[in-house]
Amino acid sequence: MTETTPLITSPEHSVEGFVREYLRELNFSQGTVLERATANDRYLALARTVRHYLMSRWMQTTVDQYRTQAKAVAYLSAEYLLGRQLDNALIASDLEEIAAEALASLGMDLDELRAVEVEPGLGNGGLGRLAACFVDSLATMSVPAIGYGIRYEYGIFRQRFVDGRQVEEPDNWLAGGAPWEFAHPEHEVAVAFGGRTEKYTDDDGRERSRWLPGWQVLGVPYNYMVPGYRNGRVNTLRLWSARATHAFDLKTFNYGDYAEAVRSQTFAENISKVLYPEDSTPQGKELRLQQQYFFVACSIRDFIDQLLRPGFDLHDLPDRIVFQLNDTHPVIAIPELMRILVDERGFEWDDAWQVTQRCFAYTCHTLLPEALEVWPVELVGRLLPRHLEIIYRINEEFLAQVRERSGGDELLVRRMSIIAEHPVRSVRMAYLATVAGSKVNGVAELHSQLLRDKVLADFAAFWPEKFTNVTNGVTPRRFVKLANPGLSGLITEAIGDGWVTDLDRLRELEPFADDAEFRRRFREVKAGNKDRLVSLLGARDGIEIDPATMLDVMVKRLHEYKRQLLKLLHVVTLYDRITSGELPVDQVTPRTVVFGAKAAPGYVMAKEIIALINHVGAVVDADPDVSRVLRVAFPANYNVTVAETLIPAADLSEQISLAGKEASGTGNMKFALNGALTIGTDDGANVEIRKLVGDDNFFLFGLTEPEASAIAEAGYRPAAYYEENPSLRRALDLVARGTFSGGDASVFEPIVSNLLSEDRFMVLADYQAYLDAQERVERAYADPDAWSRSAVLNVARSGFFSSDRSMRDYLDRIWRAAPLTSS
Ligand code: T68
Repeated sequence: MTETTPLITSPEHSVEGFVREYLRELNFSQGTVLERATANDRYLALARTVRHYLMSRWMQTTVDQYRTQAKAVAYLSAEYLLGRQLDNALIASDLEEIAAEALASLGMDLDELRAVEVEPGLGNGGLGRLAACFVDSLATMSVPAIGYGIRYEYGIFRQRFVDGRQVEEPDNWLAGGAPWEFAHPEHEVAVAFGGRTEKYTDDDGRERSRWLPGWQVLGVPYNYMVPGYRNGRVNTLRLWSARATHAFDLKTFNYGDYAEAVRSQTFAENISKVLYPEDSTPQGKELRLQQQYFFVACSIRDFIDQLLRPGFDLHDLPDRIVFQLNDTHPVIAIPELMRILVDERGFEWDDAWQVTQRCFAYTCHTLLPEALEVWPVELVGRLLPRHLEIIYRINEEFLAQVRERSGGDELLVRRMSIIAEHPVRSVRMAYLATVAGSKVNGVAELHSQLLRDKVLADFAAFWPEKFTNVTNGVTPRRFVKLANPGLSGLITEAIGDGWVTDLDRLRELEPFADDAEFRRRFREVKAGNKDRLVSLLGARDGIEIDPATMLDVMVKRLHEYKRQLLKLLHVVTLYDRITSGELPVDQVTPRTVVFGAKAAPGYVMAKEIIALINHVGAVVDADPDVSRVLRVAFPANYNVTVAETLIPAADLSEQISLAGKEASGTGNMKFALNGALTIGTDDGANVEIRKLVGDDNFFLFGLTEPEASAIAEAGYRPAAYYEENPSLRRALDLVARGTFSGGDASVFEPIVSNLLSEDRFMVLADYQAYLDAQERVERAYADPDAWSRSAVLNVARSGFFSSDRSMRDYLDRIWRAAPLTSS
């Protein structure tokens, strides 16, 4: 890239300018005229028009980053749960009003066209959405950064319900055209797999190893714009798509097994075919490791070849880049960089190790031991034989250090080894990342503490300074400004619009919590948001909800530890009390309980829980007495787009995981920022939310982490809670007797017996505390004015949860990089 490339200028920032550009797109790119254009044509032309406004900033940002060669952040993530692009591009470029007017002058409605876009669902849940928030913040803060990932042809499955049971359908998100991506086949990268290694002596007489791969695939980069919020910056998200090689490099293949290579080529393009749902079946495992290596190999190669100046001395790499590992999925990047430095660039091992350690940092997103990724040695050896050798050597040198510092404590050595011996010899990816990374962080205070004290305790004792915390955050652009225009307008009227990029300023709202007129308007906004939700659920799902009821919302992946079952037991208990006459209908706070959740297709229990929620919902809705005050709504296919309408409408946010299991949660932050009150356990970022918003404005319940651990240690017996608590017994008996399954007791038997015999996440232990907390919720809700005061305070005190703050923390504590100051 030359430094004098003339840059195109943006189209005119006016209604007329927009109309001109739009019609040109419709005619010249879309090849149609307004009268004949389909909704998709109109949307595509709109997307491309908006794109034009961002183009010169994008090019300028790219040129600046190359020119300054400032230290950059490369975020390596197997998932980006982006949400719709048009909406975000419009607010980032301040084109919303212009576009709406321009389209109206042509007889179109902006909102209708927005709704045409199928969101890129390239992630499962919190981890993928976090990556999307982070790249948004980095762009908004003018940090030189690039997001690397995989361009899955099929994103997270589309969920439907058939007889209340989840059915998965492929998410063909690219079918309608992909106006936000730019393919660059000219920058394709080759990625090798398989084969074997051989020893040789180099020209200096040193023993070396080299990799003779068996087959290869090509990675084609697709660039996506990541517009900063009105700051003239547009960063890049680069997602890799796998292609079969055009022709075989016979020289490479002569070493390997040619027949195997040919067969493998056929499968090359499977690599970026589909996003893996977490907890997927073992059959998919090999492909998943292929995906991981594929995208990090492409990304590192790309960074070195495209973003560094020619002749750059890789000894200085840590001054130019930090690779942030979003969980263990990209951790194979560590031996890959070692391989490049040692095998391809002739580095001494120790020098390569110095460089590599300084280039990587690792974020852990879990506390569940079974979620810590391990790869069988056999598989790594077959797919990446040279990487396995490198991992062995890293481990050998690391364990020598452990031996030395521990005086030969072999138990400790075994515990800390990157290679696990049981049940099968495997590579522990979290350990590899911890050993190699310069920093390891958890995603909320409690999580980071538990990482240090439990999950990675031996490592934290070894390298205390390596461990740090960065509490997650969410982007206020998408989750407040865009999702909640009513509230945004109200805030801006009160304190100006600086909060959009400086969320701490929400503090200035605090005095307004005591202003009756402000609270009235706040309630008006909430009511308007509920109306929006009513329209959405009516049109999208044929679900009718009453906006005059308390909206009680639990949306997140379906997982036992998140305890959707606890919420459901509350619903069943209300149903039981109303139908038995114990609770007169006129004493019940009318509520609509909304669930949104996808279950991993192979996670049987999670799918049963979905079925139970739907079946309970159907029975509740069919009962004329109960449904006057209690409804269950479970719209299928919860995604970012639905979240944007649902969260701003919520009154109550359900964050009820067993303490010590939810690493952070980010939905909890989105709800608080939109003025819902939380009912929650002392878990993940709930702890920090409660501290900030105050105990009076948060409904805390349940076991603490130390309490839960102590009970587990002493031997947890869930049946004891069932035996001693009549209300719980009645609720569970209703399920067990088949009340929600047409009288067939066998249908939900596995759920009931699991709760009674194992209940790993202590649903029964927390049941009574949860019910009591819900009664506190009802009492508080009965005073709308006091409730809205608390809600306003939740907004005012949640500015900490901006992902801009998270990025500042990463910059200070981990990356040691800085924003670009001028262009
Ligand atoms: C989530 N993790 C944490 N994982 O559960 C949540 N896992 O507490 C936290 O707020 C969030 O990360 C962001 O830090 C996930 O979402 C996955 O989705 C996942 C995907 C593939 C494999 C394993």
